[in-house]
Amino acid sequence: MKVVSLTAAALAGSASAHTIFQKLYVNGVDQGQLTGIRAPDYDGPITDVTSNDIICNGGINPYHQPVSQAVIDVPAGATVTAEWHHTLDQQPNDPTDPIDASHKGPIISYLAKVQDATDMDVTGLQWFKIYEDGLTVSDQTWAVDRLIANKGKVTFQIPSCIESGQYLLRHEIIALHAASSYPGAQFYMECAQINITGGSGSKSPATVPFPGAYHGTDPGIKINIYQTLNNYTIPDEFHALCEDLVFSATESRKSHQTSVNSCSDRGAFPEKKMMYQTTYDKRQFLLSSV
Ligand SMILES: [Cu+2]
Repeated sequence: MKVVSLTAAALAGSASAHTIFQKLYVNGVDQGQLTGIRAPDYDGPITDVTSNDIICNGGINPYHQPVSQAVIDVPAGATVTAEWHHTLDQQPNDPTDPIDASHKGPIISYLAKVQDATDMDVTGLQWFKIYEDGLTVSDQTWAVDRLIANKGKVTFQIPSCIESGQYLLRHEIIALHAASSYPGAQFYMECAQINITGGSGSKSPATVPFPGAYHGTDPGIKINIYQTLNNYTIPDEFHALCEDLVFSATESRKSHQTSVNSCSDRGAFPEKKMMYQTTYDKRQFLLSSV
């Protein structure tokens, strides 16, 4: 009963406190508001994981027009920062900027190789995850808590080992405040149009489709977060891509480097995944050796 009332309160208090990814930094350099990013005018979520809207948004939430024709150059291995705000026309002193604090959940980034990053047809693309941040079990803090502490900014790295060329960067928050049943989890995502330069091109990542990568029954999508969680499983398994994979423990801020033999060896991964779920909350490809 207590859980139900908390959920209802969270819903009622934040029905419109959504968010939009609207700016990208490359190695700390601001690329400009909405430059190379397909962002809707309305900040509402996608809730149907089987909808094409789960790819890059823009369906039920039509894109702000005109959509940027820019393709952002990103050196392979670069550090990029995504910046989120509550609305496109962000007002000062908004207590729900970058997102309402109730909207707890993971933050995830994917890439898909494309011929032309300005092509608006995003169906049929194959995506690979390059970053995820979920729950820190020790203090029950979420990626979204860290996002708010960082004033809407999420920093991660573009892998150095992938093919150069044009990609879509799908950057996503999954808000779990109403996720006890499905549909309920709120998916916020925008896609940035990037051109990766200088990649070594030696690795072929394991990919997933959107829609298809997520399911309404996934334990990371249908979940009651109003309880102490001993683990949290971020949707879609994280596959090793480059040789070096960093496990970054938020509670201690120490990093571990783990070698993985194969970039797509799902069989060898469960042990690390288990360790990750219980100890680590963030995964990130490493651009150079630690
Ligand atoms: Cu919201």
